[in-house]
Amino acid sequence: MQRLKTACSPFIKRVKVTRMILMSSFILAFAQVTTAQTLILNDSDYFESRGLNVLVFSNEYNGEFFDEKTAGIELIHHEVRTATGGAVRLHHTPEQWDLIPKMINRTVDKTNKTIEVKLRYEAYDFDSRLKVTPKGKGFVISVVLDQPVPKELEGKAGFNMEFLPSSYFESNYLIDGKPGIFPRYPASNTLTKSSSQKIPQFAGHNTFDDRGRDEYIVPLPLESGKNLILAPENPERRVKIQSEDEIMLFDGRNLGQNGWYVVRSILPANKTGEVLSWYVEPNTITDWLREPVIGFSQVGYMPSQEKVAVVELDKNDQPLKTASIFQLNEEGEFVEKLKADVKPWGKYLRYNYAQLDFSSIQETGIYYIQYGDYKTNSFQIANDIYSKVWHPTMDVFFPIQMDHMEVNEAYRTWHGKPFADDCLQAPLNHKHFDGYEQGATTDTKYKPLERIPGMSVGGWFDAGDYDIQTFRHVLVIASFVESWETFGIDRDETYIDQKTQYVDIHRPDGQPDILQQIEHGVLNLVAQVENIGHPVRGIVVPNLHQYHHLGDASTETDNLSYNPSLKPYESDGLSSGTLDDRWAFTNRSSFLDYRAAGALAAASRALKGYNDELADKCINIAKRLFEEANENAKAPGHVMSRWGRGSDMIAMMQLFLTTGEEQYKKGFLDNIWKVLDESLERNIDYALLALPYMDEAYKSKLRGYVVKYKENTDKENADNPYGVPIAKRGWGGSSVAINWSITNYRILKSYPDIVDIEDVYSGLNYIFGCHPYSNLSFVNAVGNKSKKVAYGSNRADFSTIAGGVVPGLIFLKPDYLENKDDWPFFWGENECIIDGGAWYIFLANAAEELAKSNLKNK
Ligand SMILES: [Ca+2]
Ligand SMILES: [Ca+2]
Ligand SMILES: [Ca+2]
Repeated sequence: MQRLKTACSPFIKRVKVTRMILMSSFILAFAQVTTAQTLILNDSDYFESRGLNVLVFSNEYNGEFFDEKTAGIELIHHEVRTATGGAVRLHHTPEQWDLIPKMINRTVDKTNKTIEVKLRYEAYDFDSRLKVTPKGKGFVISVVLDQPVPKELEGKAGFNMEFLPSSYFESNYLIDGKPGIFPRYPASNTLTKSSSQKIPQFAGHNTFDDRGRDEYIVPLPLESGKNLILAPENPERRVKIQSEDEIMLFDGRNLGQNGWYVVRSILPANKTGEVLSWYVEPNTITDWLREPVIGFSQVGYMPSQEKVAVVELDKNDQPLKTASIFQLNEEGEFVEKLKADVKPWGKYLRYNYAQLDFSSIQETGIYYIQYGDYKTNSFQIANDIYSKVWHPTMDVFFPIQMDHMEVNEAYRTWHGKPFADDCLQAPLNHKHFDGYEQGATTDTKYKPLERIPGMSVGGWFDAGDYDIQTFRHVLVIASFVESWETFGIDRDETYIDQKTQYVDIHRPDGQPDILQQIEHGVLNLVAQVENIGHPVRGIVVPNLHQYHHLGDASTETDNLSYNPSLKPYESDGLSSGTLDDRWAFTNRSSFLDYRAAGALAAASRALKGYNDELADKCINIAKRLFEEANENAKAPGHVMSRWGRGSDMIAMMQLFLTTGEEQYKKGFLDNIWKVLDESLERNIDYALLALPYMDEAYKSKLRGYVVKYKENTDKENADNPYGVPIAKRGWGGSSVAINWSITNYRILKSYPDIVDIEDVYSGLNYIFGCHPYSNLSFVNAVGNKSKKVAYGSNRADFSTIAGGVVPGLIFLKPDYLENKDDWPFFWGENECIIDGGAWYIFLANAAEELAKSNLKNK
C-alpha cells in the first residue's frame, strides 16, 4: 500500500538530493523536497504541510457544552485529528466543565507567517497571548503575558496540549530518553486536596462527588522532562516536544473517562513577556497520501436501484480512470463483473471526489469494489436489503432507552429500574448545565424542591444521558404513530410489562412493540399533564457529579425520595437526605403545549383498541392543551419564537385527523399557506401529512410549494458529491439526511412526478456508509461494517447500543468533517438520540414499502 511504500523513503530521498545539490537543474527538485516538510500558512488560515495541519483556534471553545475537545491549537496529523486543546488552561487535565478561556481576538499575519490569539479568563481578569510560528520541520508555540499570572493562579495556569488516547494506544513515549508506555487504562497517581484550593468549575457546579468531605482530586504526572517524544516508533504519530521549561505528561482519564493525554508546562510566576515556549515537531511522511475512502451502502443495494459509490481522495491524489466491481461466483471465487469509469466530481471542503456508477449491475449476489490497490469489504445486491434494517432500533435501542423500567436482554441487565425518586419541582431562576432553565415562576402549584408525585412512569432517556426531554418525546410519539398508521408495523420481539416495570429484549409478549413504545412515551407525557398541569421542558438530575453518570441508570440517583430531615448520604431505608432526585423544569410554553397536543391527539388513534382508557385520556388532554395554549398565546407580550411557529398547525391537523371536527380543519386551512410562505423547510412536512385528508384544490396549491422546496434542496445538495444535505455544524447531520429523505417519500406518494424514488433511498445510502471520512454505517450493528463505538450509556466500554443512529459527521472549521470510530466521547459525532431512531425506523419502512411496490410493478 501507498503508506508502506513511502514510510521508509525519506532517508533515501535525502541522500539522493545531497548528491544532486550542485547540479543546477536539480535545484528546483531540492526546493520541493525540503519545503514539503515546512509548514506554510495557507489560504484557509491554518498551517499546512503534507501530512500535517496545525489549526490555531480555527475552532473556539463554545460556552454551551464547554470543552468539547474541538478547540484551541489542534493537530490533524496524516489526516487524523490527534491533538486538541492547545491553550492556557488552569488544570493539569481539564474536564468538560472546567473553565475555558475566551478568545478575545485572533490575528493571522501572512507576512511573518504567524497566528496569534489573545485568551482571557474573565473570572481572574487574566489575559494571555499565544503565538504560533513555523520553525524548521515544526513550529514554535510561545505564551506571552503582558501582566504576570494572577496570584491565585500561580502554579495552576499552564500551557496544555491534549493528545487523543486512542491515537496513542499501543505506543511508547520517550521523555529525556527514558521510555514509557502510554497507559491503555488509567492507573497513575493522584492526590486529594482541600476544596479551598480548587479552581471552581463553571457556575459553581462540581463534577466530583466528594461525599461531603470538601476535597478534590489532583492528577499527578506520568513523567516529566524537557524533551518529550510521543510514539517514537510510529512515523504517522510521532511528535517531538521540546522546551527549556519542564514538560509534564498526564493521563486525563483518572478524572473523567473522556480525558486525554495532556502535555503541560506551568507558567512561571512574576514574569511578563514571552514566559514559555515549546518547539513542536510532528513527523511527516514524505509524499504521504491518505488512503481513498470508498463510500457505499454497507447494507447493499437492490437490483434496480441506482448504485453510485463516492470516492474520497487526498487533495494530492488524482482519481483513477476506472475501478472494478467483483462478484462472488458459485465456486466461491470473486470475479470481475464490471470495469466502470471513475468520474471526477471535483473538490469539496478539503478532499477531491469522484463517483463510480455501477447501477448496470442488477444481478443479486455478493460484491466488492476494487479501486486501485484498495479493496472494499463485501456487500450484497438483493431485493430485501431494507426489510430488517430497522429491527435493531426497535428491538434493542428503544427498549434500552426506556426510563423507569428494568431492562433485561438474555443474560445481561442493561439497567435496573431507575428514578423511583422522581421528581422535585426545580428551584426558581435556575440555569441547568444541560440547557434547561427555570424562570422566576414555577407555573405549577408546587413550591421549589417540593415533591411532584406520580412521575415515576414511562418516558425514554433522550440520548446518551438520562434525562426526560419532553420535546423529543413529542417527536418520537408523533413519528411512531405515523409509522404505525402508514406501515402497520406489528413486530413483537419485546416483552414490556408496565405493572412490574420490566422489559425483556428478544422475548415476544403478544403485543406490537411500537404500540407498547407509544404507550410508554405517552405515560410520561400524561403523568406530566395530570400531576404538574401541563407538559414541562424536561426532568433531569440536579448535580453535575450525577449528570456525567456512566453505567446503570438505576444508580444515577439513590432511588429514595429526598427527605430534608435526614443528613446527606443518610437513609432510613425509605427516603434519604441526599438531594439527588431529578428536577422538573416546569415553565409553560404554548409551543410545547401545541406540540404535545399534536402528539397526544395522534397517539389516541394508535392506542384505540390497545389501551382505550389511555387513548381517551390522550385526546381529552390534547383538546384541553390546545385550548389553553390558544388562551395563553393571547397574553400580552406573548411571542411564539420563529422556531416554534407552526406548532399550533400541527396540533390542529392531528386534532382534525383524530376527531374529524371542522373547527380544527378550518383553523389549519386558514393558516397553512401563511406559514408555508414564512418557512417552507420547517412546515412542508405536516402540510404533506395533511394532504390525504384535504381536497383537490389543496393538493394543487401545495404543488407549487413542493416544486419550490425541491428546487431549494436540489440547489443546496449540489454542493457536495453525495447529493444529500450535509450539515456543517457541531452536531452531525444524520437526522437531517433522514428527514430530507422522509420528506421526499411524502412528496413521492402524492407528486410522483416531482421527486425520484432514489431521493428516498439516498438518505439511507448516506447513513449506511456512502458519506465522507469513513464508509461505516452510522446505524449501530446495521450493515456489513458499522460503528464500533458510540456515545451511549455504555460509552466507557468503547461499545455501541445496536440500532442507535449516530449523528455522524461534525464539522470543524474551516474544512474538516470528522466521525471518529476509536473514541466514543464526541457526542456531536456519536450520541444516538431517540427522535433520530424513530425517524430512521420510519424511513427504513418507507424504503421497504417502495422496494416492494416497485418489485410488484415490474
Ligand atoms: Ca439530555
Ligand atoms: Ca411486544
Ligand atoms: Ca433520591
